[in-house]
Amino acid sequence: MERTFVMVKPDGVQRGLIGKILQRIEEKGFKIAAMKMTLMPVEKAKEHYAEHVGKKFYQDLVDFITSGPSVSLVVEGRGAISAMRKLNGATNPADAAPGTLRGDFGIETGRNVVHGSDSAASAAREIALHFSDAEIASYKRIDEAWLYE
Ligand code: DAT
Ligand code: MG
Repeated sequence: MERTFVMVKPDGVQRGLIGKILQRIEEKGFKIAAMKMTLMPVEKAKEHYAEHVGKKFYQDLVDFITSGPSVSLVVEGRGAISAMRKLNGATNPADAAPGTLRGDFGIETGRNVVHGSDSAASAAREIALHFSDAEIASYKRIDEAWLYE
């Protein structure tokens, strides 16, 4: 089953939104395959956001993502990569549709509450960056027979 890397960013943790965000992921039918809270080391944050090196917001982004604890997740399910992007909503919460996490919980781009991998290649890279194989659980949810045809 497809896996993607999702993160509740430090703003989501500080604002007490971990539970609501996890609830939306679980209610959708996706499986939490791995989860941990960490204060992301600067070196890891730089690697995570390597594609943005040189952009004007890069330093602020690294500072923000390492400014407090975040919750890292591996989310699993059919079509999970693209579906989590949709559930997260547009990068700028001002453009994110109501009903999405960023649309419902955010106001500005630099405080957009959640992260989700943008492709299969990014998902593989980000999962390997943040989790060891031993930290990722393979199990069946009892409702899978009712989620998948
Ligand atoms: P996404 O998180 O939707 O994949 P991205 O990969 O383009 O978006 O950017 C990573 C993060 O960087 C994004 O969640 C918030 C921040 N960011 C992006 N563009 C920005 C901008 N123009 N100003 C400030 N922060 C920005
Ligand atoms: Mg991105």
